[in-house]
Amino acid sequence: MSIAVVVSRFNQALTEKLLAGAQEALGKCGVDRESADVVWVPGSFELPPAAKWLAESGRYQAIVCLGCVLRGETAHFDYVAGQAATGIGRVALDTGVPVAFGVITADTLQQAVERAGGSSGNKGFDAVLTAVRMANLKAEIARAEKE
Ligand code: INI
Repeated sequence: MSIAVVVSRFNQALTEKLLAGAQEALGKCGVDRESADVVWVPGSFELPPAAKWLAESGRYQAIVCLGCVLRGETAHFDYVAGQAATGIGRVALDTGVPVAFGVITADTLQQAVERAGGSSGNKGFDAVLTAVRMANLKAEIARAEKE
């Protein structure tokens, strides 16, 4: 299975941990490093277009998007987190390629740390499992249609 992982540079100290979790999960799912391409984007707002280009390339069975959006003093959080979630969902529906939402949206840095390999698990790891399960489901449905 060929998978692309799109990672946001914003809050990189945390998104690197999400990427490490994603790579661990890829190994557990039997996807070797050569079959998993990693691309970086400036922020979570840029995850959907990059995911769309990768999905449209036809080279990947699934895309995993990783990012971390922290609530600040302004409404910026809502715009960035909202656009990332809506855009990623749209790419999956428009292209038919499974796209997993491995984006932490948290009120505090502490909460984000917990979700990036801390006490609440690793959202990057979880996102890979979701992407692989959805890709397998898609293949299963396509096979059943042929029978
Ligand atoms: N991008 C994030 O990934 N996380 C954030 O917390 C964040 N905040 O808080 O601003 C953020 N902003 C940058 C945004 O994703 C875009 O890169 C930028 O607006 C340029 O389009």
